[in-house]
Amino acid sequence: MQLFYTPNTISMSVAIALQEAGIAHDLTLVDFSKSQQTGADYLAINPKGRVPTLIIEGRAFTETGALLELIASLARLKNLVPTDPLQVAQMRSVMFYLASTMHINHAHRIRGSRWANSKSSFDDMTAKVPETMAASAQYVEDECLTGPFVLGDMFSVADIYLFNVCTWLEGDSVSVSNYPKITGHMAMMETRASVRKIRELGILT
Ligand SMILES: N[C@@H](CCC(=O)N[C@@H](CS)C(=O)NCC(=O)O)C(=O)O
Repeated sequence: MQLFYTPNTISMSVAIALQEAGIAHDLTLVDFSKSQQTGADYLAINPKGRVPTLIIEGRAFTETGALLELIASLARLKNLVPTDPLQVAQMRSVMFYLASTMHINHAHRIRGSRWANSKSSFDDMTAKVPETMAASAQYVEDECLTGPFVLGDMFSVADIYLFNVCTWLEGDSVSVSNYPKITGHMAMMETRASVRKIRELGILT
């Protein structure tokens, strides 16, 4: 298995999940400072020009939520996803929110060119990010953390996803200390061997 990643991006989630699952893998850096994500070599692997990409048996798989569930399936004994369908739906509901709303809010800070062409539009999008990320953080605080984990007492891949996205809050001018449950969740995640390992590897800095 081979993970294409860039430090501090959503690809961190996959790196953490692979550690949680105990799955051996190789890591390949996609260097955004050299625009490698849009270089011909990488586009041949992932035409979306984004990280993460996970190569398994010669096939490239993408989309963080799908990769997290794939890893959980491959490491069934680690119980990284629930078996109860209602709990599965709850887990996915949080993950889909993170993917479709909170990650997109964050992307407006420096990726405005995906949606507009004028500098004034980019500036406007960037200026809005502290507000939209704060609203997302409040939603997570109020609705997504029902216990120490997203699923109450059960750790799941949704916790990995949530942690990853919350590591962006301070950089988006949202103070994590305003959200006690998120603060506790992030502190708990930092104690896990998986997160300690990705810090050691420089995937989270
Ligand atoms: N929906 C994708 C989004 C992946 C994505 O947007 N990754 C960002 C890093 S957080 C990226 O590769 N950006 C590179 C670029 O926009 O050039 C997923 O969840 O995996």
